[in-house]
Amino acid sequence: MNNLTLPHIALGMTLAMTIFPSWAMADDRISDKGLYRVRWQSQAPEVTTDLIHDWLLHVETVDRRPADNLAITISAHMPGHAHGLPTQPRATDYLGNGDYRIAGMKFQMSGVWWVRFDFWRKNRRDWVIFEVPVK
Ligand SMILES: [Cu+2]
Repeated sequence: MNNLTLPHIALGMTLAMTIFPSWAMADDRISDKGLYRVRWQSQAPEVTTDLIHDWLLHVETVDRRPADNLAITISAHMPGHAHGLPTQPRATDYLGNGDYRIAGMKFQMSGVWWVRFDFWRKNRRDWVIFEVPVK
């Protein structure tokens, strides 16, 4: 578990929109324990194999307030396959407004992946799993 201290940058969506100028692949879900509404967005217009790229993770409380001060870890695997990711992606920056940069995403095989984000804030943990088609 990486217990990150994330720098706070008070530029909010402006910075996030500079890094992620266009909507690419995206999906949103409610976390397992119902604490957060989470949306991922890929920096790449299409998630393909062997591409190292960033994701933008937007995390809100269910009553639509930005969820800041989260420690986030990332893991992924393909259902039925005995392997995970070739990289260890990390939440490297807090961009404000509930936006976190996830750096180092890379998938080595095409097909369906389950990408899991775990969130810690104080002693509370929650997680969300996204099903991501990789081309
Ligand atoms: Cu596989």
